[in-house]
Amino acid sequence: SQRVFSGVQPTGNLHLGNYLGAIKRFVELQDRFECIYCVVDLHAITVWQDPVELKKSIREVAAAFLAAGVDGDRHIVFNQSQVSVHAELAWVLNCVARLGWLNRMTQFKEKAGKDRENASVGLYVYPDLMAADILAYRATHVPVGEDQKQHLELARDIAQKFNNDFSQSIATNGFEEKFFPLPEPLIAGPATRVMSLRDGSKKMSKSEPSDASRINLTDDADQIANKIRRAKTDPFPLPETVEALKARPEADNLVGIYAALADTDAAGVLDAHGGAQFSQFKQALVDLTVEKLAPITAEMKRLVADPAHIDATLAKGAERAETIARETMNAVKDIVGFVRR
Ligand code: AQP
Repeated sequence: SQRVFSGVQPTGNLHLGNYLGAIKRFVELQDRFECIYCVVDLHAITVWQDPVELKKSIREVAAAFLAAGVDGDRHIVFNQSQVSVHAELAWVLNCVARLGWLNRMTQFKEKAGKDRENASVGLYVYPDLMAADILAYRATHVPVGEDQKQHLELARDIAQKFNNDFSQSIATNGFEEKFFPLPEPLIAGPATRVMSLRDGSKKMSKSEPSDASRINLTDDADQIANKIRRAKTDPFPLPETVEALKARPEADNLVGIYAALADTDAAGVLDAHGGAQFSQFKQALVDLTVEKLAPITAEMKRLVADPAHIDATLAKGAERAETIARETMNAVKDIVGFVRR
């Protein structure tokens, strides 16, 4: 069967990139797949999180899922720390993954920065935990933004090495040869990498100090309008062709955002707006962004104000997730050769 797994970190400042690159796609996949969506709080603490803020952010990400249209009854919505298999399986996968593989991860290099000696060990093995998240559910498809592509390739390598290293035991224990399916990335559409509004060469990110660089899912209409009006652009009108966008990162970014929000592609946007001045196009983008985000923002606010519904959804989701993940973990224990209780 085909199963989707994906997660979002509760690290504050959920933004338009997280929405277009991940959450909006989560919603779209619900009719075609069995979906499991996780608030990955264990991942969040790989860098320091204020405990009070963390709790707030966990509920906020869950609220964003639900407000955007994820159905927590038909599908599974939960937070990672409520299902201990994630940490348990990650340990086994730490012993499968190779140091050389992790040394190649560019996100670690970016996030650890120059002071690498001072980065947490958790930040280094983050991709192994991500592999555990996916493999615990033997998920077949993982919708993510472009920035997660390398981690997903690592998850595939880990799955394959596990299948190979334990092939005999997998057979002896009566499991399929490909015990872990190799998860396929779902990275598609016009907004797989939304860029900063202040710098077309950097991705829009939660941790960027400048709030003007991103549109937060909690921003109101005025904030959205101000940020889009102030977004960096070049002095030329919008081009007529997609080809001409390549050399113009800021224009490309705004067109991509418009296309994703309008459920079209860059060519569709340029058909309607090619040749327009940015002042005009930005106004159209403000209107569209507000139209699409305002209902989500309002619903998030409503859900967060009384977290009982969120907490109940997460608890119910964790119970259902646990059932699937525990079965995988028991199988992994048998395959590895542990003696089970
Ligand atoms: N700029 C982006 N464009 C498209 N997709 C994006 N994603 C993140 N940024 C963009 C996707 O959102 C999902 C959740 O991301 P995450 O919470 O796991 O963390 P991240 O990738 O580290 O996101 P941030 O917002 O950039 O955080 P910081 O600043 O901490 O690095 C993922 O599917 C991701 O691809």
